[in-house]
Amino acid sequence: PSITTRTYAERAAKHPIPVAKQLLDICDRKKTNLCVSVDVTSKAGLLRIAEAAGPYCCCIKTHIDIVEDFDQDLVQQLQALADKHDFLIWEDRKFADIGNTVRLQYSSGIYKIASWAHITNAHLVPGEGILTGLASVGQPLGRGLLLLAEMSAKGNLATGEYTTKNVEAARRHPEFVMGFVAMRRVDEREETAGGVAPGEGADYVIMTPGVGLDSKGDGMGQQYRTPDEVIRGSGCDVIIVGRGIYGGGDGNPNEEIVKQCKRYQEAGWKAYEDRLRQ
Ligand code: 5FU
Repeated sequence: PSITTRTYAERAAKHPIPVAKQLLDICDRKKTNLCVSVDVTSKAGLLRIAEAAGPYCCCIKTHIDIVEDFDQDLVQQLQALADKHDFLIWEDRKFADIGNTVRLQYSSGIYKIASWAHITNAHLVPGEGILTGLASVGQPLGRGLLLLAEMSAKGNLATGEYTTKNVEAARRHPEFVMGFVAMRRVDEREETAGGVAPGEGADYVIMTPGVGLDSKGDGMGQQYRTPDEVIRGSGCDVIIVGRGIYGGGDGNPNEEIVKQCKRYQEAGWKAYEDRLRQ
């Protein structure tokens, strides 16, 4: 049977990667498959939005290198919010270099991403050495990796054979690759002449950007679909919503953030319940 017919709780109970198990457990416990992407450029803004959105999401996604006044205290406060509100932190770093270089980028420099981000992600462009390099740092710390098997933007090149190669590479690193950034259930085979081939046993978390209820795009290539299209229609597991919630710029006021979080949480959860029933 397809992964999309199983509940988050059932999947959490059997997941071999601790951080994936933790994420699926949070989705079940808080009844949310919402990941809020907080793309603001100030420390105070990032913390304010994470505090407001925290109760409604399973994950907060950061782009830490856009924060003008980054300091170590920011990640400490973010970690405290993650504990308080029960969410995971995903640094959307999109690593894309050879193994030795990404190992250093992940562990060192100003950001020391591996020390605070439960999840990060990578492109497979450099080959599988990138997975060996990142795993050498992240796995001992109990971190998880998403591979960018597909992207949301118009005209992106992560398609076809490239997407397939991402899934194959993930299967060779089952201890560290917990899932994919993708627009659909890339880990399950399409219907073939011999019938529907089931997933090959592994459970991958599909996290999907390009989600919005009020807009179809942003004039810079982003394309939006609804939570229902993403979760029920395409079988993805987590919706990632940025501007639809924080509003762009320095961010909406807190009441608006809470209102939008509730709206997306509800829509994402309804789509999940509808998918279980279909
Ligand atoms: F991998 C990807 C992708 O394919 N599309 C994306 O939009 C990542 N993203 C990120 O999701 C992007 O970098 C933003 O941080 C976020 C989407 O933000 P939005 O405001 O909801 O468009």
